[in-house]
Amino acid sequence: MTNHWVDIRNADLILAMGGNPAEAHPVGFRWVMEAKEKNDARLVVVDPRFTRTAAVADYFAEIRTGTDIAFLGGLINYLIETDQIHHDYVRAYTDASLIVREEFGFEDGLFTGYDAESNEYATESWNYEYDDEGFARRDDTLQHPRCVFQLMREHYSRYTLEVVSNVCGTPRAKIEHVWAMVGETAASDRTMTILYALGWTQHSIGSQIIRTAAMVQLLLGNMGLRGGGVNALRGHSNIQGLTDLGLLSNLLPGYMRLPKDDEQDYTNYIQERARPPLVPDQVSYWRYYERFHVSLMKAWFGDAATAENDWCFEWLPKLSETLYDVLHTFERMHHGEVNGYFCQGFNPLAAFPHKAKITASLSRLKYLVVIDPLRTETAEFWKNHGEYNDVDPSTIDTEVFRLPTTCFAEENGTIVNSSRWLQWFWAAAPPPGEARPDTAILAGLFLRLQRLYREEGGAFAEPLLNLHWPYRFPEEPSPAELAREYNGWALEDVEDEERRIVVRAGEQLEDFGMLRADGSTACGCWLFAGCWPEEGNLMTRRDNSDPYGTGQTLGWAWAWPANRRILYNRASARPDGTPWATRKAVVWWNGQRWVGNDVPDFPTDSEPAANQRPFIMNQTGSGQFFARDRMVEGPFPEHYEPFETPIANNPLHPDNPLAKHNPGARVFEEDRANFGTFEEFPHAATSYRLTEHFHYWTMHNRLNAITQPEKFVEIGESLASELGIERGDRVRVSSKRGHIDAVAVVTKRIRPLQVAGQTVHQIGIPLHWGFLGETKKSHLTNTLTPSVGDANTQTPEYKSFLVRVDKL
Ligand SMILES: Nc1nc2c(c(=O)[nH]1)N[C@H]1C(S)=C(S)[C@@H](COP(=O)(O)OP(=O)(O)OC[C@H]3O[C@@H](n4cnc5c(=O)[nH]c(N)nc54)[C@H](O)[C@@H]3O)O[C@H]1N2
Ligand SMILES: Nc1nc2c(c(=O)[nH]1)N[C@H]1C(S)=C(S)[C@@H](COP(=O)(O)OP(=O)(O)OC[C@H]3O[C@@H](n4cnc5c(=O)[nH]c(N)nc54)[C@H](O)[C@@H]3O)O[C@H]1N2
Ligand SMILES: [Mo]
Repeated sequence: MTNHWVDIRNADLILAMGGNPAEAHPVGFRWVMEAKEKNDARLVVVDPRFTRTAAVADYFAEIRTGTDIAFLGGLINYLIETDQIHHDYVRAYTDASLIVREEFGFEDGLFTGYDAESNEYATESWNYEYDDEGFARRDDTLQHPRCVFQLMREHYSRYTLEVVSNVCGTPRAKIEHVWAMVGETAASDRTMTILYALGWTQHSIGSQIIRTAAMVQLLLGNMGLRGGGVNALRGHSNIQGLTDLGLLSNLLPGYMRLPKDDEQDYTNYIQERARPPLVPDQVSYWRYYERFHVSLMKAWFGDAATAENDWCFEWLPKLSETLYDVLHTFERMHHGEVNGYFCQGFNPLAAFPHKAKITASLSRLKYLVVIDPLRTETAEFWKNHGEYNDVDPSTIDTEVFRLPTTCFAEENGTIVNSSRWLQWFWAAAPPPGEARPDTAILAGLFLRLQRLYREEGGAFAEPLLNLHWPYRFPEEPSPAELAREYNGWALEDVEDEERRIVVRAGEQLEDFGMLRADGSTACGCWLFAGCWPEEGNLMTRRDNSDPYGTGQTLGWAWAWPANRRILYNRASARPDGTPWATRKAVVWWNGQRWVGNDVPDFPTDSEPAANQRPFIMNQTGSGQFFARDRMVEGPFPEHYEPFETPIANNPLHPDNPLAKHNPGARVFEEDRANFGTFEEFPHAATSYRLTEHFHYWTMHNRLNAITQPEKFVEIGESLASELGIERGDRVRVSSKRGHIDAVAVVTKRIRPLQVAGQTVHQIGIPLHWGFLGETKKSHLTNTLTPSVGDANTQTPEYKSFLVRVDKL
C-alpha cells in the first residue's frame, strides 16, 4: 500500500476494483465502513460479479474480466477531456512536461521497437530527449506535441465511452456514472483511495492495469494525501514481508536487484542501479544503492566481504533468465531439467495453473521436499484419490519427504502487513509432535550442507563456507537475532560529513541514512533499518494514540521506510510547502523543516525553494505517466485480450493479430498448444476466494468445512436457463486442460454482458476445496486454468480463461 489500512477512513471515495475486500480482507474492511459512516465516503465496486463488497457499496458496475485497462484508459481520456484533473499537481509533481524522443511511436497496438520473433521490445525509443548535461528536456506549458502529457492524451483519445463499453461489456450509463464520481476527486480537498488485489494482478496484463490506476491517481492529485493512494491488499499474512526481503527470484532484500549474467562487473552492476537524477536537483534516492548493497553483503558474508573482492560480488547468482518464476520452474521440471524441489508453505498442485502439467512435472523429479504443518495435495500428488486425483502411483518414482513445521501461532516473530507495518507477535501455544520452526529446518539443512562441503569439498563451495552465521544456537537462529540483523549495526564507528560520530561500532542503526558503502555497516534489509535500533524492538510497540486524529498512530509497531505511514507524503503539500487542503494535510514546511502528522517521506531540511519533487525514489523526482524502462510491453498501458478470450479479436486492433494478446508475454510452446478457443469453450471464467476458507488449508478444520462444505460454481440466471440448469444441479465445467464437477449456484449476481456485438456469459469458480481435509472431496479449480503469466511478474492468468458448462 502507498497509504495504510487505517487511512482508508480518510477517503471521500473508495474504488474497490480488482479485489473483493469485504470477503478477502474482512477485518481491514472495517476502515471502509468507517469511511462511509464517519467521513460520508462513497464506495464504488467494479467487478465481474456482484460481490459481498458490492452488497454494501453505493454503486456497482459489472465488467468483463481482463478489461480493466480499457475501463481506466477511458477514465484517463474522460478526465483530460472534461478537464477534471488537478492541474497544479500534474504540472509540479509528475513527468507530464518531459519531452519524449522523436523516434517513439505507437501504431496499431504496438509501440516502436517490437520484434515479433522474440516477443520482445528494443526500448531505446521509449525515452526522454536529453540536454547536454544529461537532463530530460521539458515544456512546462505541457503544449509540446511530444511532451508526456500530450502523448498520453493522444494515446487514450481512442478510449471513448463507446469503445470502452464495447470492450468491457459494462453499460455506458454505468461507466459514465463511475467516471463522474471519480472525477469529483480532482478537487484538492477530496481524495479517492483505490483498493485492489488479484482481480488486477492475475492477468497477462496485470502490472499495466495497476499502472493505469496509478496514472489516474496522479491526474487527480490523489497520491501522497490522506485517503488517497494505490493500495494493494496483500494476501498471505506475510507476503509483504516476503517481497520486502527479496524472496522473488530476481530480487535481493529491500528491492535491490540481482545481477544478470551479462553483468559480471561489480562497478557496472552498481552504476546501472545507482541512478543519477534526470531532472536537476532531484533526490533520486537509489543513487545510494551501493550503501545498501555493501551493507547487505557485510551481513551475509561478514569479514569475507572486502573492498578488494568487490564485497563478494562474484558469489551472487547471475540471472540467465529475467525471472526464475514458478511457471518457468515447472516448465523446466516438465522437461526433466529439475531433480529436486522444495515446497515450503506452498501447495503448487492446488495453487498453480494447469494441474495436469504440475502432476506430470512433479512426477519427473527425483525428490520432493514438503515443509508444511499439514498434509497437502502436493505431498500426495502421487497418490490415487479416485476421480479427484486419478494417478497411477506405480508409474511415479519421485521420493517425497515431509518435514512438519510450526504454524504462526506457535512461534515468535514479525509479520509485515499490507500497510508496511512490521508487527511483532508472540507464540500462543507450543508446537505439536515433531514440528519445528521453518528457521530451524533451514538452519539444519544449511549446517549439514556446509559440513559436507567442508569435509568433502565440491564446486563453488566458498559462499556456503563463508556465510556469516553469528547465532547463539546455530541450529536455530532466533527471530530476535534475525530481526536485529535486518535492522543492521555498525561494524566500526560511523561518521557524518562533518566527522561527527553518528553511531558507534557494535550499535544498532537508527535508520538507513547511517548506511555506508565502505564496509563499516552491516544490514540485512536496508528498508527495515530503524525497526530495532539501540532503544529496542520498535515492532512490539502498541501505542495507538493519534494526536492529530488522522489515524497515523506513529507509535504503533513500526512501518518501513523510516516509520513513514503514507508514501510520497511531500505531495500532500503545494510546491510552496503549504497543504493543498487542511483536511488532507500530512506534512508541511514550517519555515525551517518539514513537519506534520506523519514522518516526512522527504529530506526534512529541503526547503521548497530548492524545488525537489516528492517522488524521491524516481530519477525524475516525479510520478511517472511514462514508463521509460521496467515495463516490458510499453510505456503506456494498452488493452490486450486475455490469452483465452471469448471474442474473436482485440476490438482496439481488430486487424493486427500481434496485438490481440499482450505482445510482451512469455508463452511456452506446449502451453500455447493448451489454450482453448471460444468456439469450443464459449464462457469467460474467473476464480476467486470465499471468506469461509483460506485457500487449501482451512478445509482441514471442521468449523470451516461446516460453513462451506462443498465445491460450487456460480452461473448467471440467463445462461442457466439456456442450459437447463437449476440451482443445486451438478454441472461439469471443462476447459482445454481438464474438467471439474461442482454444484451449480444459479445467481442474479452475474449478468450477461454485451461485448463486441455478442453476448458473453461469465462463470465464477471459487478456488477452495481439494481431495484432502474435512470438506467433501472435490476437483481442484486449477485443473482448469491456463499456464501463462503477466508479462512482467509472471503471475498466472487465473482470473480470465475459457470454459464450457454442461449439466451432469
Ligand atoms: N478468507 C480468505 N481471505 C483471503 C484469502 C483466502 O483464501 N480466504 N486469500 C488471501 C490472499 S493470498 C490473497 S492474494 C487475497 C486476494 O484478495 P482478492 O483479490 O480480493 O480475492 P479474489 O477473490 O481472488 O479476487 C477478487 C475479485 O476480483 C474479481 N475479478 C476477477 N477478474 C477481474 C477483473 O478482470 N477485473 C476486476 N475489476 N475484478 C476481477 C473477482 O470476481 C473477485 O471478486 O486474499 C487474501 N485473503
Ligand atoms: N485459480 C486460482 N489459483 C490461485 C489463486 C487464484 O485466485 N485463483 N490465487 C493464488 C494466490 S494469490 C496464492 S497466494 C496461492 C496460494 O497458494 P499456496 O500458498 O500454495 O496456498 P495455501 O493453502 O495458503 O498453502 C500454504 C501452505 O502453507 C502452510 N503453512 C502455513 N503456515 C506455515 C508455516 O509457518 N510454515 C510452513 N512451512 N508452512 C506453513 C499451510 O499449511 C499450507 O499448506 O494460490 C494461487 N492460486
Ligand atoms: Mo495471494
